Amino acid sequence: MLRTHIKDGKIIRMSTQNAGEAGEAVPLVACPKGLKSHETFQSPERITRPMRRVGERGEGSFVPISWEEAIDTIAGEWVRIRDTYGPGSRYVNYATGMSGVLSGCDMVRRLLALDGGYLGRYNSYSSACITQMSNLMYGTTISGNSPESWLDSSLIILWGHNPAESRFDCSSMYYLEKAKEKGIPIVVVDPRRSATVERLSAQWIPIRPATDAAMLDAMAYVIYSEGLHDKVFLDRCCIGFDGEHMPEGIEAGESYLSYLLGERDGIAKTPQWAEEICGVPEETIKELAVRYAKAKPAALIQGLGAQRHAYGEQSARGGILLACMTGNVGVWGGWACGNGFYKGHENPVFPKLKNPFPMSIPVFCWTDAILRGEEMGAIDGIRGGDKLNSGIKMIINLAGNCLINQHSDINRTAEILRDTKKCEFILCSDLFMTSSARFADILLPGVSPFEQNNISMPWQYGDFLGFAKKIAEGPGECRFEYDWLCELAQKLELGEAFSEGRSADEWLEHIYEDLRTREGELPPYADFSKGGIYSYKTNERFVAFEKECLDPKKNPFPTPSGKIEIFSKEVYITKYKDFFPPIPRYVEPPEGASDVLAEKYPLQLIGWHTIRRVHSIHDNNPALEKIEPRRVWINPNDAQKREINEGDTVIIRNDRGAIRIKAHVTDKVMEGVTALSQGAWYKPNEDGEDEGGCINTITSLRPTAYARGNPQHTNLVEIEKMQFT
Ligand SMILES: Nc1nc2c(c(=O)[nH]1)N[C@H]1C(S)=C(S)[C@@H](COP(=O)(O)OP(=O)(O)OC[C@H]3O[C@@H](n4cnc5c(=O)[nH]c(N)nc54)[C@H](O)[C@@H]3O)O[C@H]1N2
Ligand SMILES: Nc1nc2c(c(=O)[nH]1)N[C@H]1C(S)=C(S)[C@@H](COP(=O)(O)OP(=O)(O)OC[C@H]3O[C@@H](n4cnc5c(=O)[nH]c(N)nc54)[C@H](O)[C@@H]3O)O[C@H]1N2
Ligand SMILES: [Mo]
Repeated sequence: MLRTHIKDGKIIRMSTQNAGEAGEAVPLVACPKGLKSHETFQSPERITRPMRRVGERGEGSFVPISWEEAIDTIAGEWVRIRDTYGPGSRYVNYATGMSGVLSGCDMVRRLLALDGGYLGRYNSYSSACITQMSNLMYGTTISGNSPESWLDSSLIILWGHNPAESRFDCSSMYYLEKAKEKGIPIVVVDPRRSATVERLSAQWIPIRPATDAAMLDAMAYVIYSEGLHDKVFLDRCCIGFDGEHMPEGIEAGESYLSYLLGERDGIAKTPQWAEEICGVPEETIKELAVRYAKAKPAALIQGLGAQRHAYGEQSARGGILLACMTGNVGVWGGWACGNGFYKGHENPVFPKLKNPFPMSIPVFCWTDAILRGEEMGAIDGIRGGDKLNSGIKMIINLAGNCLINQHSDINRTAEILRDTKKCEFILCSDLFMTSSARFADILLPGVSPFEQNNISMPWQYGDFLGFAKKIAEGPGECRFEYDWLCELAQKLELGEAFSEGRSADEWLEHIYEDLRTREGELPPYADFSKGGIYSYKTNERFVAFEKECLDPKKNPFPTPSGKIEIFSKEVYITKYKDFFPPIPRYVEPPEGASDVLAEKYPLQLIGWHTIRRVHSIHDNNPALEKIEPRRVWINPNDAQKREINEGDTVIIRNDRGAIRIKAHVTDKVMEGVTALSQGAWYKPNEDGEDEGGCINTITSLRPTAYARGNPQHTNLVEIEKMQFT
């Protein structure tokens, strides 16, 4: 919850809910970036006029134009590109800058749907791997319990999960801190000693990046060999664990157990085997496995850090496997892994309409779809058809920085975007001249969250809706996306169909009142729209898969077999099987610690979501820089080998690019691993080295094997001390 304090038309301070105010509900306490957001959004750096590119694309030269000229140009390109290449050559890029009910992405997709359609997209940059694996094994992403279930766990393991810093909601840390007060032991598995380890005084188990699946395999080995596995549960609810429970027509030797015991490859997946790979001592693995299997119920909860990796699918699957082996699925106090969403109250949505163009791409693969769209087929993750008939020719990027800053391999991506023969038109709206905005052909000045009414809703956990009230006019000629989209719609002769005669505020009321027919507890719009947050009073306790686990025959899991698919026949019989296993198991990733490339680039570099930014938002806010300065974390042993001291300027380098940044020498990151928070603004110098500290200067465009997701935490690099002459 954010409250604004205004003086002379300016927000001078923000405050939030304090614990006492919330009553029975989870207090909605804002974080430091929220409390400083007025400084970000009232910054004099805001863009205030529509602009047209002059000079080369990406160079950053623009001239101000009128709104009329902007709309005319957009309408012209919109129609020309549709008629030349077909509606599927138009693409709305992934963008999270507006996350209320009225978002630029949803609104523009409605207009495109009314006008023949657009190339669709699936996945996210957040959770591509875990979402697809949750769907593959459980048939759904609703695999969580109400978070208060953690208070009845006997052990909590947070795996690649850092909710003290990367916030999903207000509930996670609230319940974890309560769990800590109750004396429930908490373990964190992470290459970094994270803020969560410190806040919860948790046990820290450092692990080499992208090797989680090996440790999870070894835990499975211990649990099985000690006879601690829940055989009854596995037999009743799962297929593919052992040779007796395989899908029809599949050999017993393909089972997970056969792999675990090394029946085919002669390698038992023991803790000793895993230690070599993941760097966690054999004894630690054994001890954690036994504790997890014996503590009934126990919650192994995965964040999204261990899956934003090459073969990130496999850490997500390994978590689900262990939850099944220990009978922690369908149990209050247990945890099924996967996405961990739960069935709470329904969220309001803007009706973006069905897309008449049937095909979609994985969100991470849009650069590929510019370069070689016509060649892309099912093997590249194309859904809804065999092959695209055009590459992407027009990109609409509203409130997003994924054209450059948040996408991978910036040097290569910029090269692709610079070529105006490939993608012919780029439209952006933003508040600032970001690295993505610089690539616009037409750049529109948006309004900030303080300058437009909207409805905000919880993301992972939370039982509330918020009315974010407009409290100021945007500076200069800034306009809300809905308003100029209505003008564009009129130009396209779709005005009435697009707006249905409603203003943005009237849409909010319409969507809310429609939701209220199903969520009867909500107050009337007239009360809700005064501003603030409505917290639901009735919140049912939810346990994922309770019914399915008790009687999977009567209540089958929504998978092809009706059971939890430890072995996936779908993977086994498709084109993916050559490079993606049908079972959860460790696969050595490209650019992992044991890749031959490690001879040249011996350090693994991971990113993380820092407390001081929301992705790239707030990077230009000096007040927040103090909280976590831009710097690369390096272990003292690695620093010493390179004669690097605290505060030295260093170069992080691989074949994709170089970043010049200050070093932070700390034993909070394990040896062999370095860490740079994601989201800093890309600022290349004359030599092409990034001086802003943007990790995507050196991340890879190679998508993950099956989900075609972003592997942005898997990078090999070398770090050298800068020699100043
Ligand atoms: N403050 C803040 N909060 C945010 C965001 C933000 O930008 N800022 N972004 C929001 C969004 S959109 C998202 S999707 C989420 C992202 O949430 P997450 O993806 O969960 O966040 P990360 O920080 O990337 O990763 C979580 C932890 O995993 C660790 N990790 C990295 N690699 C590995 C690995 O190989 N194995 C293991 N075991 N751990 C690993 C990282 O060190 C980190 O501590 O956060 C949300 N919350
Ligand atoms: N290396 C690496 N890269 C990553 C990640 C990672 O962990 N590592 N995480 C990935 C994840 S999980 C995500 S979700 C993406 C997020 O990537 P993006 O969705 O691109 O998120 P932001 O960088 O926050 O960009 C939002 C933009 O919207 C603008 N904006 C904010 N509010 C408004 C508004 O009201 N109107 C308009 N018009 N503009 C507005 C902001 O100025 C900002 O430029 O990044 C991904 N990229
Ligand atoms: Mo995300």
